[in-house]
Amino acid sequence: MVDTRLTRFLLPLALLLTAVLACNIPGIAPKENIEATETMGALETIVAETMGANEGGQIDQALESPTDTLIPSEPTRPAIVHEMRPEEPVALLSELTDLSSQLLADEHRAIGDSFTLNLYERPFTAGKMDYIPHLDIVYAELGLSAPWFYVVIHLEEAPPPDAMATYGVEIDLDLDGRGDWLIMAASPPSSEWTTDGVRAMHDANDDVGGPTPLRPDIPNQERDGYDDRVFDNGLGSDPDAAWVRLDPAHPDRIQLAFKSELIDSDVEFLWGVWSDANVKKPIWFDYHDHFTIEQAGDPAIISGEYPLKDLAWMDNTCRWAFGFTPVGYEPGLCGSTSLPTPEPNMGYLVCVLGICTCQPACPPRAQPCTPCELP
Ligand SMILES: [Ca+2]
Ligand SMILES: [Ca+2]
Ligand SMILES: [Ca+2]
Ligand SMILES: [Ca+2]
Repeated sequence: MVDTRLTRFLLPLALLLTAVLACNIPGIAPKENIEATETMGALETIVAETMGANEGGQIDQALESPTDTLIPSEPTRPAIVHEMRPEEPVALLSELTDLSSQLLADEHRAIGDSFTLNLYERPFTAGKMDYIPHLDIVYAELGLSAPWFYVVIHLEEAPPPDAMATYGVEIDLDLDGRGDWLIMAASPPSSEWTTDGVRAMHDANDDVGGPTPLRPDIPNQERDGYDDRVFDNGLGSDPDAAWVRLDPAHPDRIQLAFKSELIDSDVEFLWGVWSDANVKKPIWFDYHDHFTIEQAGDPAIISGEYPLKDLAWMDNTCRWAFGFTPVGYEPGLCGSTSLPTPEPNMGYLVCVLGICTCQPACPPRAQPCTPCELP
């Protein structure tokens, strides 16, 4: 299924214009004919791009360059009229923490990353493992103030103006460990709310996570991850559906807003956040079902797969509950928010879906954090 909702919205528009223009209304001046043809060409381009956008992994290319590729240049871009926009994020009642890698930056390594658990701590370049503080998530908040959900992502440092980063939130509506929505935005240029660079992706056929959610599966190109681009730069059935800005008071915080209607007004779900300045391929989710550990690399210096390779320049978090009190066994759920320092050669047993591995740190997902001897 490819961009069904957006296509449903754009195709009738293009067909309607085709019909109108094909009428060859008597008296229409040649100049107007040319303009009409240009308008149709522009619409056809948008429809074609929209329909084909998921088939060649073009999503990342667009998100990488929000100032050119992502926003069609005039006159191909129809004027988007916004009826409402978000305000100040409030009611941020659901929150989670993530490890900071800053203290280990000089050592070009990270702890708390688990490829096995789809829990990444990789705000580093590939190969050299140079630390990128504006990709390092340390905290996140989410709240509902109807009609808006607000998400605030706290970073170690503000993104530079030319950052190629994207930031966003992943939502699991039915608590099965498979994300259902991924709302990602290009690094915002200012503290003004904008829909530019914002995309909302839906997994229409429920194959995010492959056969086993939150555990690595053998790569299979037939899976299409987040396949349905419901909102894109203000294009979609609701031009006001999703927004981004920098926090006006804290430039190291990214604020996202999206309408609850976008996710079918569901108000009980698991959520976690992402930064990604390199891979940016929603159709590849979950990334540990697309890459092998050998391809992805590992930021733990004790690992045989050190350093980071194809899966670098990014960070994500465990998931936390919105709208309900978790019992503790929800897939991907954050555990303790305190991060104890392990003894030498000791780590913490991290269990997900009944499978336990000994990790060098107790990530916030693990509960409880039972000590174990590192391999
Ligand atoms: Ca982090
Ligand atoms: Ca799900
Ligand atoms: Ca999987
Ligand atoms: Ca899918």
